[in-house]
Amino acid sequence: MVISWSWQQYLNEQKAEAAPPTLFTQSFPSRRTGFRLGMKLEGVDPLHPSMFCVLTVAEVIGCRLRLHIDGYSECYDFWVNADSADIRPYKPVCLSVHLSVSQGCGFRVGMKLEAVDRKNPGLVCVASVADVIDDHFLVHFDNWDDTYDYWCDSSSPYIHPVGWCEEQGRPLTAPQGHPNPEGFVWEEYLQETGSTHSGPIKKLPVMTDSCLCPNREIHTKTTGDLPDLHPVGWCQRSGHPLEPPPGQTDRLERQTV
Ligand code: MLY
Repeated sequence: MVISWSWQQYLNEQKAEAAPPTLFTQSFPSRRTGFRLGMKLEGVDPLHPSMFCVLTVAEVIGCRLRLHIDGYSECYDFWVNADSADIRPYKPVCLSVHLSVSQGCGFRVGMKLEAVDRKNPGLVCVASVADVIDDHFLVHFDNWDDTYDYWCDSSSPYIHPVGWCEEQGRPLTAPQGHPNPEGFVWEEYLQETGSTHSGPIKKLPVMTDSCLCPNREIHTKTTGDLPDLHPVGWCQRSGHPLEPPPGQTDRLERQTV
């Protein structure tokens, strides 16, 4: 018996429209990925996103990979798309040399930015670049411990330049312990913290659009950049099984029996 759940039929029944592929920035994956079981790679531990781990490919379905964190229980295995920015090949210099300047777009340790706290995604907070490796950098939230840190690159939808919240009319979460969190002013804070950063204040990091995507672009990218949202048809094209809404499979099974 072939279960032939159909998107088109479902959309017709629901009188709903599919989110058009143009809203997604990712391209449809090719059906085959070259990843095979047992291959080793490096990647970000989703539970501790400030850490890169040694990983082994444990399962491949379509262009999705189940990755095992070497030396840890299988219960920490996690799934990513094969084109995820959170995984990277082993390169001899990758973990042993921490470059202090990014090759790509000039993020430097100590630069300030406004970043989404991914553990509390409703919050956009005062943050700093805490480490840089190649074109990736570690986002750290000022005066918080490093459990909220995560690695990203300049295309991340979670980061914004200084002043973005004000421009957007959104609240900005001040550093922990700030004496006047409601009245946080970037200029004052940059001055106050200037002495704790290397380099003169004017080099402190008011991010420019050449460093960060322009705001408009971030807005339209937000949907498509979330790596686990895909346009209708993505599963079929990438060879990944799609879970129909509950109840639908039964109904179709009965029809096809
Ligand atoms: N109520 C939460 C909020 C923590 C937010 C941390 N961010 C800003 C880095 C807590 O105290 O754990």
